[in-house]
Amino acid sequence: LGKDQLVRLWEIDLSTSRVSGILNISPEERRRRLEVQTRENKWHQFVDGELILKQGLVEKRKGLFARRRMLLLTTGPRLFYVDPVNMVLKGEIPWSPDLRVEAKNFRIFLVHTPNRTYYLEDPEAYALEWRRVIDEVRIGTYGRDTT
Ligand code: 4IP
Repeated sequence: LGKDQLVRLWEIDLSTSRVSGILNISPEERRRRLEVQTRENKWHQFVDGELILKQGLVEKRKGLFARRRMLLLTTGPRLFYVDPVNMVLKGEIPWSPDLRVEAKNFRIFLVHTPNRTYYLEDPEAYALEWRRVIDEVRIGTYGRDTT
């Protein structure tokens, strides 16, 4: 193999291990994390027994107004959003291989689904992180070749 081919293989290795990383949890590890989540995470009650992979407060805009919601990305994959004041599950962004995240800037990110685009804003400016993790989960779940 030439140097370029080796570099290419190494890059593929890296990208697959990174992609499988977040979802590649052994059964024991999953059980342990679920145990801790059940005990310590007040959002656990909303996620249907799934493991929370990322959570954070966002402003979800619909029409004129934005509502503050706790966004919960879990195994499944699922994306739940909860009213953090009344502690009520308000809904779920439907997952599919077509789900795409578009980051407008550090704060604003759009989640495109076949029937609706969700307008979300992360006041702590982790929009790129949301995009990265959701992409990782999508690719880890459905593979890379879904366009
Ligand atoms: C509501 O606006 C909230 O944004 C809801 O979000 C949203 O539902 C409603 O859209 C929208 O009308 P007001 O609170 O100003 O009435 P949430 O459910 O997070 O409270 P979803 O969940 O669908 O975004 P409709 O069209 O779904 O009713």
